Amino acid sequence: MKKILVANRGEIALRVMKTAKRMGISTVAVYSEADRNAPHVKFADEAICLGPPPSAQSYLLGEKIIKEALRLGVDGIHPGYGFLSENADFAEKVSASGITFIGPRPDSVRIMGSKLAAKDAVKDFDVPLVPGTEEAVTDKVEARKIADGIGYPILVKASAGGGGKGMRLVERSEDFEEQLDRAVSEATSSFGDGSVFIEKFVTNPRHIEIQILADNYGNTVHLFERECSVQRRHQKVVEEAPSAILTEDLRKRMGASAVQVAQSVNYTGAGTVEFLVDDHLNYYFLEMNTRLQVEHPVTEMITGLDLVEQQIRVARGEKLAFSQEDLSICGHALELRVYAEDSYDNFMPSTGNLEVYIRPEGEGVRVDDGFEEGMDIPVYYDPMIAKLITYGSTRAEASEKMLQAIEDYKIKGPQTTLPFGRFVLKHDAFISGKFDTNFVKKYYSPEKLRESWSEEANAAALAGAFVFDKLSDKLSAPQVEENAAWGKR
Ligand code: MV4
Repeated sequence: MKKILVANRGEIALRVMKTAKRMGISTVAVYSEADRNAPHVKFADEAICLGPPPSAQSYLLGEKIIKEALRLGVDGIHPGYGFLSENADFAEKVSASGITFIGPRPDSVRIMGSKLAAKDAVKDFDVPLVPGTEEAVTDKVEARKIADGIGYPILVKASAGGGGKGMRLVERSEDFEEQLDRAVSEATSSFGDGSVFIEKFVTNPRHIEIQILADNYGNTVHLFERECSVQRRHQKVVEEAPSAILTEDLRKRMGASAVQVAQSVNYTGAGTVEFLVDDHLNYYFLEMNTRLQVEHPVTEMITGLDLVEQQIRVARGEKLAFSQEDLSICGHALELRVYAEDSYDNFMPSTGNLEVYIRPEGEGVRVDDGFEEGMDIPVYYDPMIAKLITYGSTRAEASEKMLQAIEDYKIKGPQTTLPFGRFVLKHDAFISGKFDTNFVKKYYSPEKLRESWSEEANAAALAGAFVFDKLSDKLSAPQVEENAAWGKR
């Protein structure tokens, strides 16, 4: 593989190209008119403008991307995440054009894109599923009987959904038929596929996912777990590896199940198997993401592997150079997604110009981003500015580094989720490791965020005049900008 086109933008495009360059592979960027001066375009050896800013007129134009790739003699296309990354038709067209798709086979993508097909694929393996229906429910009366049998609350989920889209909670038998109707019509209008199924509702679950890696010769390994329970509206905010609650035994069993999920569809490349874990540490397979994920860096930090390098090696036909026994967890990593959203105003989008943009630095601090000072954050795409990743020998050390990095990150222009990240990392529930997917709902409000600032200033006042002097401006700072110490430097 001599030339790779990255069919994506922003931090992930840049991240993929950095590994390609290190491997001696030349790179082609694609971009929309909004991204003409973006770092991923400047970094690439060649770049192709796809069209106007909206994704449908640029980053989603699969056929145009393939045509340009052929013209430039590209031999591999990496889709990143989002956009075309889980589009089986795109993967198929790439392969048909003679270019290598750096990702799983189209069939694996297609099966995992349907929650029901995914459940069906894994049913003969040792993979625990949430109690529920194995097939799409069609008969309302029959379905209600099944739901009654499972016991409420139950969830009605769209087979074509995922990431929280197309789910409905039913708390009482009387509500079932109405909610089922809604779920079907939502699924039909959102996905063009009205298939829905029923699952028992797991209350207060943790979201834990297992990274897997497979070559084309039947070798599949897992790269341990990522804890992704801190989310708001199905948007992950803080991720970490390893999880504070997994025992060695549970990790082994979940890892083995994840490998079986991958093997059930003859998966190749990097993928992620999502599980729910309940308060008794029972785990259930939810879905498989057939792409490189946003939060992959925490896995890289604790395993020492470069996942993009592994994807490229597998795609060019190499065998995995290690087996499960060679892999172990070393240290602890945290990732905070820094969004251009206002932590103090219910995460309202806050795009605009990055007037000041200074990254934190230091040992164990990694910033994956796709912006430079002075750039505008386009309104057309995901508002993630950066991923702030820290690594330490323990969770406490990684956490300390994260808090310092948040302080050192200087962003002026848009409001960001840095103050929210700080709130999470300082919260007792997070520190103790006793939290679940309801963390944000349970503990966060703009008022509590403000309170946490003033408590800190009070504590500092008690600690002494010098410290108070340094912290007191943080009290008022959040209303103006998120990074309090900034004004003084
Ligand atoms: C569930 C669940 C509880 N019980 N399924 C949300 C995203 C999608 N991947 C599946 N999701 C859930 N499925 C059963 N049977 C709770 C969620 C859920 C959730 C899952 C992971 C992370 C955050 C979440 C937030 C709300 C609900």
